[in-house]
Amino acid sequence: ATAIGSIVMSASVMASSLTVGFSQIGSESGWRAAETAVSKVEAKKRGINLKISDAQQKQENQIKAVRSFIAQGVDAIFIAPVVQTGWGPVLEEAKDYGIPVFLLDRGITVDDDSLYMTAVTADNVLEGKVAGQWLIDTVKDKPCNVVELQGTVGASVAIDRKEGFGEAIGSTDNIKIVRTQSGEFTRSKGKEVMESFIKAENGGKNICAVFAHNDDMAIGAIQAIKEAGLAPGKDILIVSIDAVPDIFKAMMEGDANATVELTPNMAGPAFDALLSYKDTGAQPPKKIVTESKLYLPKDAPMQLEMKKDLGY
Ligand code: GZL
Repeated sequence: ATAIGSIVMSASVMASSLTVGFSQIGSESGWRAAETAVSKVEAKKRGINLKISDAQQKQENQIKAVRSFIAQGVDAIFIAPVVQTGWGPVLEEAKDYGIPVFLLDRGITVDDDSLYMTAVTADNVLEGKVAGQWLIDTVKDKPCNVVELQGTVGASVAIDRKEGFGEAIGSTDNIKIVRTQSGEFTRSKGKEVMESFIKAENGGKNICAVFAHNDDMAIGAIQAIKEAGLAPGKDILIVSIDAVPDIFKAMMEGDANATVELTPNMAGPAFDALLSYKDTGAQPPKKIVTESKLYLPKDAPMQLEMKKDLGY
């Protein structure tokens, strides 16, 4: 009995004494806010002490936060990398101190992938493909000029979503992207860029659809379309990614048509990978990929119900 007791004791002590430093990008979107809220719940469930820093979408602030976590001697570092480049040096420092690094919801480009233990992300190319395929199935062989609201310049998810959507519509000769620009994943910038697209495209009459890399930019675009006197969801189709509650509310109003699921719970699987590594010493998987399911207006009531307490 004492032997088992001591094993249970050490595991729970180990879990409760773990400290993780999380360099979060900011709160640019509803989805990002939910990811932060969910990470706190997931840490609490596992008795992990979580320290979160908000970088206001600036990589230099993220690098400062990682250095501070190293100085504090945390047990692990989580990073949601705002852009995919520029991470080598600071990750080398974490490695020198033997502090494992986990990537949440975005990827990085490094020569040596031993610089991070596990990345928990969606398959963002697939997300773009799912959005593109929905548009193909919806417009069929009707000519369709698309305007694209890209995410943050240099973010792995923006690069990948653009690639996936382009690959899907590239298989048609009637659907094409006529304007594309970054809306920085925010509602305000998404609205501003959509206003310029509308002006440039005959008051919006030439535009058949908006592909937004996240729902927040889509919501900004919906406002701009309404202010131009057009009907979003009808005159101009709206397809985006994240599946946040506000896009389902827009669907209930008939203002949006499709979104692709992105779970805000990236921290849970990362915590489990960290705990199993601490318990067994075995390397967890390099990548954990989350689901990218298509949601339509018929799914809105259920999705609103399921997501009402997640902190969006
Ligand atoms: C995707 C994540 C993106 C969300 C946006 O994994 O990095 O960042 O789609 C957020 O809402 O800004």
